[in-house]
Amino acid sequence: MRFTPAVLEGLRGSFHHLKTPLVDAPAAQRDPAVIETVSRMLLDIQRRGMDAVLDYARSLDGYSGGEVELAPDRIASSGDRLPADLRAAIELGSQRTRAFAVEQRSHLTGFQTELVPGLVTGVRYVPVSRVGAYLPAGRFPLTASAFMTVGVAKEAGVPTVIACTPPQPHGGANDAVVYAAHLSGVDRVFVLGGVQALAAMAYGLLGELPVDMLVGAGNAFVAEAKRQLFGAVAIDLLAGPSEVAVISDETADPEIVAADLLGQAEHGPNSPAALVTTSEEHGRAVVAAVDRQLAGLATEPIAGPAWRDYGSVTVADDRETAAALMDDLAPEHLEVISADDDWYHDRLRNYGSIFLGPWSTVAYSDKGMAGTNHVLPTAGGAKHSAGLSVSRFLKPLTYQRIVREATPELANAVQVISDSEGMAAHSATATMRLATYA
Ligand code: HSO
Ligand code: ZN
Repeated sequence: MRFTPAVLEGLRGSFHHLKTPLVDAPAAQRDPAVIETVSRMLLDIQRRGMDAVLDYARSLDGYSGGEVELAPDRIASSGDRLPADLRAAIELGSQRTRAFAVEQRSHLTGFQTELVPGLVTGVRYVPVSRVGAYLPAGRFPLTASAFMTVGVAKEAGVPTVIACTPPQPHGGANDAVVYAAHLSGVDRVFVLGGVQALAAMAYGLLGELPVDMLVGAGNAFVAEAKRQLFGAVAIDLLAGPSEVAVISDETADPEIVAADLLGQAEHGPNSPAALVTTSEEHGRAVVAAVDRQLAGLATEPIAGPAWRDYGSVTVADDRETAAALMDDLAPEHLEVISADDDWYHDRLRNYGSIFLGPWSTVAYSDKGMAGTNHVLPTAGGAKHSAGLSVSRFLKPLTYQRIVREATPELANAVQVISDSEGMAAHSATATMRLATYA
């Protein structure tokens, strides 16, 4: 997420910054050392298979032998090892996310249409066969990731969904993450992390055929592995640091806006948080509130640098300018807290997910309670892509049934075009039908 010089140029004079805008934030840049390491590891795993996977697990994740797959009873009992309130919250998030996915699936029913008499065409939505989900469990375990990847894939109708999650410092998997995966309907869980986990799923090294699609967020190495495996498999998207942007005006509570900016800034010291407001007074109040709240925040060592280096506050002259700026940022999460929420909702085009009004905060979606997905495009990707959802696991397959009635018109036109291109065999497929059946 960044302000590009072009936008600054185009809108010059209609807004000013209370806090430095980000020009060319390095969020989306790729590190050559990461690219090189990942490609070396993938090549090695392709050659040596599971031996290489376990070597990397040993050297990078402290694996010390034994089965990497979690036994079904370990998976099923993962909830028993959690505090009751956490267990209940995970159950709620799982249900909510599934309910939204079920509803979306019911709208993707396909269609059939007879374009002209005798030419019947249509679309059937068919799920991919095998999905591999990466469930991160590093600095922050992101429990709800399993709902977003495994749960949504299952509701889309994907028959086989396997998951990998990195081992914890004491060994074994994170019980909350495993319980979330279990409730989401996961078929198998492996305690494997990073590049080796993605490669094992993509190359079919886990006693399963290679997966068709890899989903789920991770660190820079995980993202790079997905990028390099893309083509052999589909991927959801390449996630960079989590972002939040807010459009608010003088009707919004600065404390709420500040809390929501920090709510995502704590993801990492390079997580962008941007406010665009039509009220300078409100903007200044938010900056003050952020500073105040940061002082008492347990994750200040992360959120502080994020806000100082990647935070921005921009005052726009009017709502149209604010909307134009925001569409150029194309943030992962966008909150709108203003007197014109519906106007903004109609007007805005580029964001991963939008949160309307002061009661709608990003964390509700992050943790699965809103039902919507939290795997969303970052670094401006919202200009061209949407986040993960049921539709991403479905292939809209087309079909056609053409009968005699429609043949003369189709065959004649195909013959003419094929002949003009010199494609004799194409032409013959039409000619033959004309001669035989028409
Ligand atoms: N904001 C992250 C998801 C998340 N945050 C989960 C906390 N938990 C990406 O949308
Ligand atoms: Zn978050």
